[in-house]
Amino acid sequence: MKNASKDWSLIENGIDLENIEKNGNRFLIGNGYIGLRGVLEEYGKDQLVACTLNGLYDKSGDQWREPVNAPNAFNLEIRVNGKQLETTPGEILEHTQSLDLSRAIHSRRTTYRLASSETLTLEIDRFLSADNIHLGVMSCRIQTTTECELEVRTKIASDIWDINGPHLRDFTPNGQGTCQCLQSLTIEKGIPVSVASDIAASSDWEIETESSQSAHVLRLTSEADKSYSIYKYISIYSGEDTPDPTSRAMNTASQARDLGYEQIRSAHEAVWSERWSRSDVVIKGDEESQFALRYSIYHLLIAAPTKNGLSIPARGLSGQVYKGAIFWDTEIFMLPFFNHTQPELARRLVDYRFHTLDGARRKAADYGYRGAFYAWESQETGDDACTYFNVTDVITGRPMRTYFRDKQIHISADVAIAIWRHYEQSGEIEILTEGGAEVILECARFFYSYSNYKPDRERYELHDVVGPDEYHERVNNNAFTNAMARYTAQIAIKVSELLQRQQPAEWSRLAQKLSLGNELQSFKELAEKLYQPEPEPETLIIEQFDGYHRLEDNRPESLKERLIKPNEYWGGGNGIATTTKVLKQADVVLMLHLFSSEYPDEVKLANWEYYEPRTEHGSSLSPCVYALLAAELGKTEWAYRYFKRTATIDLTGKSKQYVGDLYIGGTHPAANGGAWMAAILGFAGLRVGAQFVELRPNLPAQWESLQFRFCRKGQWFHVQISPDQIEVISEAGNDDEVPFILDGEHMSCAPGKTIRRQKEETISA
Ligand code: IFM
Repeated sequence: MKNASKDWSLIENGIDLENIEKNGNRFLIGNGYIGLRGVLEEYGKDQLVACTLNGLYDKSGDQWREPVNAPNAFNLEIRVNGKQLETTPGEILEHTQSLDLSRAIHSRRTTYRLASSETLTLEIDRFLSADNIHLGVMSCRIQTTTECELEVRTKIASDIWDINGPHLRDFTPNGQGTCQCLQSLTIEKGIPVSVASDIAASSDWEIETESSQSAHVLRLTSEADKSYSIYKYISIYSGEDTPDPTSRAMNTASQARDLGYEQIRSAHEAVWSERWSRSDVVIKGDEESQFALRYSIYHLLIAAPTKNGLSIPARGLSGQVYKGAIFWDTEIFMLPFFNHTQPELARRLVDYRFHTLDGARRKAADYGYRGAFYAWESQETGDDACTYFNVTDVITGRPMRTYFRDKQIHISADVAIAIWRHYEQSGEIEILTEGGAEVILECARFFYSYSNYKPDRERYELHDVVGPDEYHERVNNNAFTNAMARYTAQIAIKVSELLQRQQPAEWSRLAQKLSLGNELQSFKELAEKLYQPEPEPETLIIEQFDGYHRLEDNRPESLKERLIKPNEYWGGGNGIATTTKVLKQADVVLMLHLFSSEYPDEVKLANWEYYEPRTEHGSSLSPCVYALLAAELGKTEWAYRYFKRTATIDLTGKSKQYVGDLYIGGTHPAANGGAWMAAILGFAGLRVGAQFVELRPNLPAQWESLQFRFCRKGQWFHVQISPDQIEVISEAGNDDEVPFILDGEHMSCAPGKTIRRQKEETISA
C-alpha cells in the first residue's frame, strides 16, 4: 500500500462482512460535489454502494426528497478461468483497506485464493479529483502466481443504494470509441444525469466495450508474477451543471484518459497539499488525538463544495440520510473551521444561504411571518424538506408530529450570525453587499414579526419555539433562541450603520429593495427589549426555558430504564424525556459558548455543572459544546473526554443509528467541526475578535504541544503552544499590526514578526 503512514492513514486489515455499513462511512472519499462510500468495487446496492451528488435532489412518488445517487462507475468484477472471484472471508487470504487522509485516496489490496495454492492479488487506488470535481479515477493492478485466463468487467452500475428511491429513470447507454456513458433522468424533474467512463490499459489486455451495459471487458492470459494495470477515468455531470451533460462527461473522461493517471493524481494531490498546509493541526504527545483530529478535518474537507449554490449536508456526502439536507450544523459547527482555515470555502457556505433566501422568505410567508425563516432542512431551493411527521413511534407504529420545521426558529439566527462572523473574520464587506446584509435584515425582520410584545412586562418574548434541545418542543423563551434572536437584531443594526457609513449607495438600494421604512427602529427595540433569561441570583443557573424548573428532575441513565423499546424517540408528545429535565443536546451551554464574553466564568461553570449530568448527548452536535466550555473553564480533563468523544465519532462508528425506525447513520461533519473547535477554540483558547485576537490555552495534560494556522482578514498566523510558551508568527502580508492577548498579556504582532509569551515573561522578536 503506497504512502500508508499511521499518522495519515486509516487502515483495516482482514475482511469482516459485519463492517460493510460502517466502512462505507469510515472510508468515504469526496470532493465537495461527489461522495463515494468506502465500499469495495465488487459491491452492489445491498452493501450500500452510493455515489452521492451534492445539491442534486429528487423525489420519488410520495417518499422523502433526497439527493441523487449516481450510477456507480467504480464497479469492477474479476473472473479467473471463467469463475468469478468472491469477496468472502473463505476466499480471501489477505485484505487491507485504507484511506490516505493526506491525499484523499482510497486503496485496497486483496489476495484471493485460487485453485490449489495459487493466488491472485488485486490492488486498487481511487480518488475523486479535488482539481476537477466532475472527475474520478481508479487505478487497478492485478497479479497472479500462475498463468490464468483473466477477465475484468467494469461497468457503470445502476445497482445502487437509495433510501427513498429509485431516483433515476430512462437509462440510455451511449458509447464512442472506448468511452462509455450512461445517461438517465431524475424521476421528479427529469434532470439528466450522465456518468461516463474511459479506460486505458497496457497492451497485454484485449479491451472490449459492451455499450448496452456501459461496460468495459478486459481479457488476457496472465503470466505468473507479472502485474497488469488498468486505469479507469470517470466523469459525472448533471443538467444542473451544463446543458449537455453527456458530451461534457464523455469529453472529460476521454481527456482525462489522454492526460493520464499520474498527471491527474498530481493535480489532485496539489490541491490537497495546499488544503492541509492551511488546515492541519499538529498535536505532539497524543497520537490518538492527532489522528482523530486529522480524520475529522479530512471529513470536513471532502464535503466542502467548491461550486456555488452548495453547502455541506448534515451527513456530509456519505449518502441520503437526513435527506441530504443542510441544517444549522453547517453554520454553527462547521463554519468556524472554514472561517479560520479555508476562507474561500467558507464563502461558498455563506453564499448558499444567499442563494436560498427566497425559499426562506416563502417559508416565513407560509407561516404568516415577515422576512426570512430558513428551512430547518434545506435543499437546493431553500424550501423546507423537513416533514411534519419526522419520526415514527416504534411502539404504536404511528407517525409522530414533530415541530422541528415549524418551531426551530433559531435557524434564522444561526444563519444571520454566521454571516456576520464570517464578515468579521474575513473583513470583506462584499459579504454584506453581495447578499449578507439582505439575509441579516430579513432574519431580523422575521424575529420581529415572530415576537410578542408583553405590555405589562414591557418586553418582547418568543413563544412556542423549539431550542437546540429537541426533546422539549413548543416552549416559551428558550434562553438560547432569545439570545440568538436578540443578537440578530443587534447585528441588523450594525450592518445598517456600517453600510450607511461605508457603502451609502448600496445601503439605499437595499433599503429600497426591502421597503425597510422605519423598521430599523423595530429591530432596535427588539435588540433592547427582547427578554433574556438571566442567571438566577442564588444558583447562577439560567433556566433553559419558561417552566423548565418545574419538570421532573432525572438523569439520562436512569430515564433510559423507562424505555419500552430501544429505539424509542425520547421527545415528542409521549417521549420519556418530554416531562423531565433531561435534554437531548447542549442548549444553554451552547449559548454560553457563543456569547462567552457576556457571561462571567462563575455563571458558565454553574450552568456547565448543572446541565452536563442532565444531557443525553442524543445528538452528535452536543459533546463538542461541553468540551468547548469545559476547556474555557480549565476543566481540561472533562474537555478532553468530550473532545475524544467528538473527534472519534466517525472512526469508531459508535453513533446512534436509529431514531424510531428512521436510519440516521452516516458521517457527522458537525461533530468533525466540533472536534476542530474543541481543539482550537477550546484547548488553544483562540478568539478572533473584530479588534483583537486572544489565545488563552488550556492544553490537555497529554499534549506536549499544539500547532496550527489561522487566517484573519487575509493575514495568516502560525501558532505553536506548549505548556510553557505561546508563540505566534504573523506570516508575511500587508496588514497592519494586529493586537493580541496572549494568556492575559496585551501585545501586538506585525506581519513577518513573531511574538511569544512564556509562563513568566513576554518576549517580542
Ligand atoms: O441539526 C441536528 C439537530 O440539532 C439534532 N438532530 C440532528 C440534526 C442534524 O445533525
